[in-house]
This record gives sequence, structure tokens and C-alpha cells, in this order.
Amino acid sequence: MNEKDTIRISKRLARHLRHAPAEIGIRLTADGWTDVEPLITALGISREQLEHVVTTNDKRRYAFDDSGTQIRASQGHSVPVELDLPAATPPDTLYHGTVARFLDAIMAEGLRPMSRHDVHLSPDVPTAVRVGSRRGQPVVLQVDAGRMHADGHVFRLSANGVWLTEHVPATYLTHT
Ligand code: HQG
Repeated sequence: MNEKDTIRISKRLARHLRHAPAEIGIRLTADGWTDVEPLITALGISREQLEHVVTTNDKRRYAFDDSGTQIRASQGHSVPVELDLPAATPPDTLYHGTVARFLDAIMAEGLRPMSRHDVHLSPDVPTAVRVGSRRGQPVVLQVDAGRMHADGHVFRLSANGVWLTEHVPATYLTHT
């Protein structure tokens, strides 16, 4: 399968596993899983093509369950799902990539999840730069995750290495 088809299928997976399952007639369980068979039928792809997309995905966005009969997105949902990720201790510093036009609002009200369930934080600057670059010239904010954690904020680590938390008050943010 060529790169273009792989990306096209990955984008369709993101859409239906995170945001619009009903659009192709699939259902997600409360914890975000869906059966592989009806999914590949609905997308008109083979099991091998799905496996190729999952294993080559640059951000490991999708994961099969242990039996290989179900699949889910590891983060990024807008539909209500409970991923049942355990609370985890974050590194002292995390990063958030954004763009200048959001800074006034972010510095006034902190980082909010917007259309997703959680604020997504990156473990390193290059990752945050990539996230911010999706919207323009990237701006990286440093998050004092150690102090947030000490103050009782809950962090979870997604299966693909994204740190998730409900809200980052502006007091924990520094503009690097
Ligand atoms: C901004 C991609 C105004 C925030 C990426 C961001 C990531 C505010 C945008 C993952 C705000 C939300 C998540 C506030 C936050 N006022 N703007 N108070 N608080 N924002 O896409 O972090 O390819 O929902 O800075 O790589 O950009 O989908 O979040 O610019 O890992 O797997 O509001 O999505 O991964 O945008 O990206 P998003 P994000 P995938």
C-alpha cells in the first residue's frame, strides 16, 4: 500500500474512532473499542491494510486489543469515552505547542481541552513544535507539571505517549 493510501485510511480511522462512529454505522464501547470486522467492511479495506496503517502510524494513534478483534484510538476523542487510563506521575516539565493567536486567551483562562476530552501535553519540545506547527508558526509553552501534580492535578499517559489532563491553569504556564 502506498503512503498516500495509508494516510487516507489513517485519517478516516481518526474521524470514525474519535469523532463520528455512527457516520459509517459502527459503535464504540464505553471505553472506545470497536470490532475490527464491521470496521473494515464499512471502510472497504482488508485486515492486512488495517494492520499496516496501525503498525506504521507515525504517532501510534490506534491500538488493537490483546485478542486483535477490537481496535480503538489511543487519544484525541470528542465522543464520550472512558479510556480507563491509570493516573500517572508526570515528568517535572511538559510542553504544549500552540500558535500566537491563542496566547491571550490561554494566558487568561489556561489551557482548556476545547473539543477534546483533555488537554494534550507533549513530553519534549520537538513534539510540541510539531503539534503547534499544524496551525502555523509554532509557539511552545512550558508546563510546570511537577507543581501541578503536587497541587493535586491528575495526569494520565495515553498508550502513545501523550500526557492528558483536564485543565492547565495559566499559573503553571511559561512562554518559552
Ligand atoms: C488551543 C494531534 C484558546 C490549543 C496533536 C490548541 C496532539 C486554546 C487548540 C493532539 C485554549 C486545540 C492535540 C484557550 C487551548 N483559549 N485556545 N483557553 N486552550 N487552546 O487539536 O493540543 O494528529 O484540540 O493550544 O499532535 O493542538 O490528532 O489540541 O491549539 O497530540 O493524533 O486550542 O492532536 O494529534 O486544538 O492537539 P486541539 P492540540 P493527532
